[in-house]
Amino acid sequence: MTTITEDVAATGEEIAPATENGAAKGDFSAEVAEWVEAFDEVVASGRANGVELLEALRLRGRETGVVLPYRLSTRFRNTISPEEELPYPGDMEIERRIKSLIRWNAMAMVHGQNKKDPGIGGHISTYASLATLLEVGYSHFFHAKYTGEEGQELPGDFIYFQGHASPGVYARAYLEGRLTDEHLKNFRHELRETPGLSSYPHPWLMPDFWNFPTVSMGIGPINAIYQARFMRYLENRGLIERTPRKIWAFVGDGETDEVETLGAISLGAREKLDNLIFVVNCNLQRLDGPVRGNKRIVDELEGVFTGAGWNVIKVLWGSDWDPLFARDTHGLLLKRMEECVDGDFQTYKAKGGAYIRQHFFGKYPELAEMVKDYTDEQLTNLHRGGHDPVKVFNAYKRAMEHRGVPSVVLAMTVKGFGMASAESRNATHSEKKLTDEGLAAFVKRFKIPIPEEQALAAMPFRPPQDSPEMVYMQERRRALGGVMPTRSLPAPGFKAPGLESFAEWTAGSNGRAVSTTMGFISVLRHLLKDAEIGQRVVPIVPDEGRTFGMESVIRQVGIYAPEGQRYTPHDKEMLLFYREELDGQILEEGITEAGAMASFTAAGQAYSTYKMPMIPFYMYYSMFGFQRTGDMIWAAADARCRGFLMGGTAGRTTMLGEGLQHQDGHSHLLASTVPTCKSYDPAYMYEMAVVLQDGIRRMYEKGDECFYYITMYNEEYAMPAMPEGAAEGILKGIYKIRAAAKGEATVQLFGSGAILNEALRAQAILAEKFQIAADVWSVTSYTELRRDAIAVERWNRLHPAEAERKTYLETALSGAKGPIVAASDYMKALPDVLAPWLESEGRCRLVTLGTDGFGRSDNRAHLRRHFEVNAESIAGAAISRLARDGKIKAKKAQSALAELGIDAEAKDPARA
Ligand SMILES: Cc1ncc(C[n+]2csc(CCOP(=O)(O)OP(=O)(O)O)c2C)c(N)n1
Ligand SMILES: [Mg+2]
Repeated sequence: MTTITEDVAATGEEIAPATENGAAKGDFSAEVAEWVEAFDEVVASGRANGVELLEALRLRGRETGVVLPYRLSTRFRNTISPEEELPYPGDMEIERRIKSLIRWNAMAMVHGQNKKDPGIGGHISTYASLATLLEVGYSHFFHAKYTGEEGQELPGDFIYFQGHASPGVYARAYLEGRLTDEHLKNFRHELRETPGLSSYPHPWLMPDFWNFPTVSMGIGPINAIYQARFMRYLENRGLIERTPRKIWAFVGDGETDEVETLGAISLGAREKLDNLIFVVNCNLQRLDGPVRGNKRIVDELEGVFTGAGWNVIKVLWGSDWDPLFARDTHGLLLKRMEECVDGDFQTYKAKGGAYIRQHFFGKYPELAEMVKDYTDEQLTNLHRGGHDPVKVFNAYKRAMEHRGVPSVVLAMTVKGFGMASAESRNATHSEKKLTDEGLAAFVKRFKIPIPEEQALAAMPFRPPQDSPEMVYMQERRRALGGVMPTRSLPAPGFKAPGLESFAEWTAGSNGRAVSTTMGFISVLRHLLKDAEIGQRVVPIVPDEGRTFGMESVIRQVGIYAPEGQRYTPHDKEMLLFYREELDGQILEEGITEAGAMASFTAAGQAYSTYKMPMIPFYMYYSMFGFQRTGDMIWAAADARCRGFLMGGTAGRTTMLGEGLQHQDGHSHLLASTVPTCKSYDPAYMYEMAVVLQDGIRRMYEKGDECFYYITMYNEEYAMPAMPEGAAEGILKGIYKIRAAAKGEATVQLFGSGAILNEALRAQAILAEKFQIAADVWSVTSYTELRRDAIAVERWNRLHPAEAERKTYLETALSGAKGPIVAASDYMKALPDVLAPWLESEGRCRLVTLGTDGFGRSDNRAHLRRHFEVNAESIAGAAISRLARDGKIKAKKAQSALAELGIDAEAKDPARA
């Protein structure tokens, strides 16, 4: 925390002199002005150090009960003064022309597409504000590669682009010759014959171009922070070389409203992530209007980032303001700026020079006098800092060189810059097209050398290869190691351990009661020891390690801590002490599922970003996964992440005691919404072992683009040995685990996860009490069965003349007779996804039991009875359905329910 005095000391701020005609004096009462004057005199005479004096006053103030309020923002001006600036290293004029061409092509592409296909969308105003911020980076900072001291090639920077500025990124790639006219013609027309361009950064759609999905606001920034941390993690563990590379994240100022954007920034300073640079594009607007109309977003962000320990660099005003500031000896111009809120600045920009003269400078005669020789046009064109390459260059250079903490550049820009009709207007975000006059004005303003006809048709323009612009641009990128962004598609990583190496789990537990959570932790420990893949395993946990019994893993591989362990843990003498290490392997994230998910994402795409396939195992309370960080999981899928999400203590009745907020009965349904997520609900350790082994093989040996969601339970029971030939069914989603002991089954029972045991118990009840034979099936994945079924059905639909193919489900169940009672610890909608393929004689065979409704705190027996997923309810459902099918007398069925202790009039748990 900084006080005003420390602030002043730290930044070398000057205080406006309280001279006779000084504006500063005018603000004070006579009494206070005397004090200020005395202060000035003492400082000027050199009799005392100003900082010491203020500090003494602050302490004295404290003693007398006068406490200075904390203020974390500095004066509303550039952090770097003109005197400190370095000259621009590039050819500014040529860079301006290149930037103009990119502006034109970005705008022309969006405009053209919306003329052709009204409503297809796209953005022009965001890139218009961002162009200088990106182009200074492209010409001088963004390294596709670095060259090491011995001339060796080192990997380059990562860039998280502001998602809706993607037209500008495409337009540059077009100029560079990486994208063709056909690409531009197919912006947002991805489903045509020629190559298309996705709306936003989507590695799933453009896998050799984009690396990092960003457009869902907030996800880019948090992922960038954890990416920077993961880079250090790999370096500190000795898995990759430490290089000078940076992670750049371009963030919208409106985007900072998202909790994900700012919620994790303290990690940056805590872990000294000086490989991270945020650039916040402060165009003062979001979609609907001003970001902070009544305040200043820059002040707010400066305070927040400073408080979090970041190096903050403000780029507010362009060079054309410098002469005015130089003449502002009394600080009146700065004072006037500080009187304005962002809403004012937007109005000035939108209304132009005459208005600015009257309402901004005109407030004080001294300021009006200052600009009396300026034309209105000159006043209109007094630039904000983010449009001035010199200011931006100097800010980036400082950020690059800053050591110890991350840097944030707060750059003021104009949304819709250069598009007269749209500049700084509230509606500019939604601007997609320009009028003919607008197009003509754009071409004139940015000196685009194309004939009027081409301009009005919004034709993209690329100058000849040997034009100075193209030569310069190519040379700059060559010097910085090549074009960006690119995404590489490396060959699959390594050989997965065979199923035989999981023998300990496929053999069963010899009657010992264990939970699948405990079992998984033992598999994890085993994998961590594996000579081939042990180093690549990344255990991630958001402060739930003890819940999952991970103490032994902590002891085994340690918790990653960039500062090692600077204290002696109180449990040091114990076997399983809390071990933190510089090269620790576990990412213990603290209580942040979003942060943990960002780590999963960084680790899950490491095979491409670092050419270092890593296997993240992110273990969490299943309730706080898909429903809490679902959008980040979606982005991880888009980023082609690989790895395992391990939903712990899962199930609405198996997770006992914790009640409504913790009992997950729906994560498998949510998982099924992510196309590349394969979700499994194993009951036994051999099932889990088969899924894990196959998952590692698929993702890292074969290179499949998918990741896994596996639920694990905390109910302890004996783990049977794997039945012969079960592996295929486990992976496909269903296999028969126990046939009826006597006779042919007239009913089929599906069980999943911990509820499989209830299905097995129901089988015994039905046989013993009611002489009904039932088969029991373990359904490991309803979602995978459904995916298979819909693919087969589609094929059948499209090939009506060919022999019908069968779904795996139909094949597996062939010959299995009677109704099917499916029970899981999840909502009824989960088994119901198979209903279309479970019909017989025009009637659905499926009777689903599930855990619809809010959870409750109680023990498992009561929870399962309440949600009607216990063995008695399963048996009762089978009997009831057999009665409806005419196989049992209705009265007999009713008395059977009573015998099973089922209260037919109990309240429906789905509505309770
Ligand atoms: C999570 C989420 N919510 C809403 C949106 C819709 N959206 C797209 S851009 C935008 C405004 C962005 O404003 P800002 O971050 O200031 O960027 P600018 O365009 O001003 O640079 C919004 C609300 C989104 N993309 N993601
Ligand atoms: Mg904005």
